[in-house]
Amino acid sequence: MTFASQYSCRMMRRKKTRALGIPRIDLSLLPLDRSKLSKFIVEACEEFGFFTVANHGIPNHIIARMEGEGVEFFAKPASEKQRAGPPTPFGYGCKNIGFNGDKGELEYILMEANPASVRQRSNTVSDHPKQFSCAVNEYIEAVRKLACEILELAAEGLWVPDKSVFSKVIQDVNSDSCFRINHYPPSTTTTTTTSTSPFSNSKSPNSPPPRVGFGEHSDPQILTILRSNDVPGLQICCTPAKDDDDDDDDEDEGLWISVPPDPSQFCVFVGDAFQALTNGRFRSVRHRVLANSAKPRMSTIFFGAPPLNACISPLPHLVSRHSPILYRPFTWGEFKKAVYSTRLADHRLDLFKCH
Ligand code: GA4
Repeated sequence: MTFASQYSCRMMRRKKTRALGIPRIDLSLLPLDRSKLSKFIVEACEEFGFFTVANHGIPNHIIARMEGEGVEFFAKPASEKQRAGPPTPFGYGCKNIGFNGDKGELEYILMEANPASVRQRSNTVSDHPKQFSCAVNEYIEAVRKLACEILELAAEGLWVPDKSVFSKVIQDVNSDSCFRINHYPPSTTTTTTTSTSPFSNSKSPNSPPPRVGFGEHSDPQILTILRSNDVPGLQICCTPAKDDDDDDDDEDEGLWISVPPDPSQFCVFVGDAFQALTNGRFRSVRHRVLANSAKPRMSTIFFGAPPLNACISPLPHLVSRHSPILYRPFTWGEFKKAVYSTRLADHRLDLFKCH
């Protein structure tokens, strides 16, 4: 029996019959099929909190320049890279993630996603800071635009009266958005995590435990836009949707699904703030990166966030007698404090639940 059929049997047993398959949005269908696309985006955000985007329209030269700068930085000797660290939380980091003891098999640069901060940061990151900051700023501008397009389509699909309700906060001059470049060095002992099946919960008795590049977590922001090179490792966790008539009380453990790498596409993740804004209708996706490949993996990630003083409260349009308010209103600054006082795998949004 294949993993896929094991999974669907489990689903049937639990009277949950969600179809499997990672949703893929083709943006070349815009503007012809705008309403179809917005509906599909809403469905993907509800069921997976994740989808991939093809034909996004971001020019190749912008992506290639960004990738070139990343490759050049991580190829430097450790002592030179450390000049850009330690991460507080911004800067160069190696293995340490956050401030509470989380570790991963990676190195990274984390920076604020606004042009002035990028310019300042590039002085410690690169020997040609102007070239570096131009490449990064151009890339951030392009992915922020893509994020806004997706957020507007999502608002339309939710029938929210103001279609810029989400996009305007990540475009605000004070937006707290950030940008990271992750580098997962190659593994010397390769284990196959993505070999024949994308479904990887089942462990073969002889396989060594997977090397965790970046541990399980959900992103705190509104929307994340990730692009990687052609090296696998990213996995998303799929948890079956709860049915009203579900009498199965046991905790639904998730199933880890490997996302095949595709440098021509972007991966889009729903973050915790988006889950709160939509009153739980969208789910922030738990994900992780395994670092078992013989080739180095590099990813560039834009996290679209509101300004620190912005209030995150469920859209009135999405609150009703049948969908009572799930989270108390909070500012993004308040949420960030919770983010940095918790461990990577913690469910931070639970701290803001109403009941
Ligand atoms: C996960 C998403 C983003 O990469 C990030 C991460 C942040 C960090 O690396 O500094 C955090 C992590 C992320 C969530 C919990 C805290 C904060 C590490 C950590 C243990 C930049 C973010 O915003 O939250």
